[in-house]
Amino acid sequence: MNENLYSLLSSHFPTTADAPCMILPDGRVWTYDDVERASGRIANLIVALGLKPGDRVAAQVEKTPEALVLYLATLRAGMVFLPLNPAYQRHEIEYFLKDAEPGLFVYRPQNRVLAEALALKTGVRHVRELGDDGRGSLIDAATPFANDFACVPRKGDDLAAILYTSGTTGRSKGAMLSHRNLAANATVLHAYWHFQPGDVLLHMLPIFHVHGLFVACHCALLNGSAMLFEPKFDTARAMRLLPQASVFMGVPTYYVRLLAEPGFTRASCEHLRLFVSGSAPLLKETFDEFRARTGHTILERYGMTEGGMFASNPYDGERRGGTVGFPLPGMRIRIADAAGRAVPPGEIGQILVKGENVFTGYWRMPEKTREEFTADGYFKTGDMGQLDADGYVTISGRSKDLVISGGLNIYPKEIEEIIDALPGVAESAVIGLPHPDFGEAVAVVVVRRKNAAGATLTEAGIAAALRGELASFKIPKKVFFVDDLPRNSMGKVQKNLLRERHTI
Ligand code: MCA
Ligand code: AMP
Repeated sequence: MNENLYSLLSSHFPTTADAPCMILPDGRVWTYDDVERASGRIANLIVALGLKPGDRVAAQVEKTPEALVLYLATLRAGMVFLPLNPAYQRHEIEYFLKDAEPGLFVYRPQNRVLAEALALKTGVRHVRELGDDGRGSLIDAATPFANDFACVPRKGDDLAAILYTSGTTGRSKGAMLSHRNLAANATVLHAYWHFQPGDVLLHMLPIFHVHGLFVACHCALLNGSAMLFEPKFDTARAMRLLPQASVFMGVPTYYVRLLAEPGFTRASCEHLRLFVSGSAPLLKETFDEFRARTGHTILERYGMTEGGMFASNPYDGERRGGTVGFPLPGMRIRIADAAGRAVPPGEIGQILVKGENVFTGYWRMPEKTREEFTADGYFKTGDMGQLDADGYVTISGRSKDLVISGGLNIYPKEIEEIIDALPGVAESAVIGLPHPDFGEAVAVVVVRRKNAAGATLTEAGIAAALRGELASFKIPKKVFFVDDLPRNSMGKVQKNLLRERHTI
């Protein structure tokens, strides 16, 4: 049996030639037929370039139908997809290219100079462009190729994608997701959330992360559904399009922004059957206000790049605000003490997970992979939580030093390392502070050096030094200067005290 994920997805594509897959803001429609033919051409191109099954295809492009088709073509050709946030800058891109060694790097034309230089430096054999308008040398080169392409046979354990997630040590790790991992999660979510004929998904998430690419697209594709495929989240567009959709998925910031619109009412959501939230904690007050305003109960679920979705509130049963619901079918969740032993309901412990969707390990980091799994095969999420007597999981915090801002993960260490290297900085600590829109926002507490560079160090100077190196969403929204950082008896910076002392 061919366990290639593309084979599973395409077996659910509608057979009618004009069934819409992606409907664009300008009214253009990509049918499922268009998607099959375009992905066939790109798959033929990638093979003609000399890439072999298992080779990586890196894409740092905007969200367009062509970008999704590139993902599908990569799967179909048996290669491994590596999506990169277009906001990433030199420091980040260079690391990913060096580490993943892709055979092909697809980038935006406006990044040509940097992308070509980095590709040369890191030994990437082929580069192609894909513009925000869906044009570029990737598409031009694929045009002469045949539409037909026989899906390359893959085993369930073969890699389908690598998604980088930053690490607490500052070094990003590539989470390796197999065809089986992705297929298992897609199949479960599609059934658990009751996808049904005629569903239309309002798709406003980025497609370089698990949420937008795997959770949202896989559910729609498995259902043969149309997606209202928007380049990004925009409140006014969401208000306009909700009446045409039946399912919406978003990070909590999307819901906060919708609720800030006085015109967002029960009538705006009449056509919807399901609102899903995840990637960051949904505040209970947002959950309650949404229900009061619209009559809809947001379904909150919990997951991670290293395995997709682990838990979800039920479709039919009670969706309990402040919880992430039950372990999904096929998932085992253990709330454990430091030794890995299960703790009783009501007690907080580390969240460990096991299931077919949990990733196969970190790319070229066997040591790190071993550290993150228990002896009996559970993955240590780094999240803390508890089970209640009814089996609902509540996330109560994180043991990992991580900030989640507007659903995007930011690892303090990566930013601290760059700030600490600036002249005039003695040391720094990056923290997340409550933010009304993003949930958490990045802030940094800096101790100046007692020298001339320290005397002239400013907030603007720090931001300027980071721009061009790091994606702008990682740049601290606020810099605090202090005389020293609070430390515990082990010499560790007490970030909890910093979070108490500072506000944005
Ligand atoms: C943009 N900016 C941000 C963020 N997004 N700052 C902090 N946090 C953010 N999330 C900054 C930009 O750097 C820029 O700064 C300025 O805001 C305007 O950028 P723009 O792109 O126009 O902002 P926006 O359109 O308002 O975007 C906010 C957003 C977006 C809509 C919340 O970030 C978003 O769609 N987030 C979803 C991320 C996501 O899909 N996460 C799922 C990960 P400047 O002006 O200084 O340049 S998957 C995951 O977590 C797991 C698996 C799970 O459970 O799902
Ligand atoms: P990522 O590494 O981008 O996949 O982010 C995964 C992390 O996002 C998890 O380890 C959690 O800390 C967090 N997360 C995802 N969904 C939720 C949720 N519903 N509530 C709280 N945190 C969440």
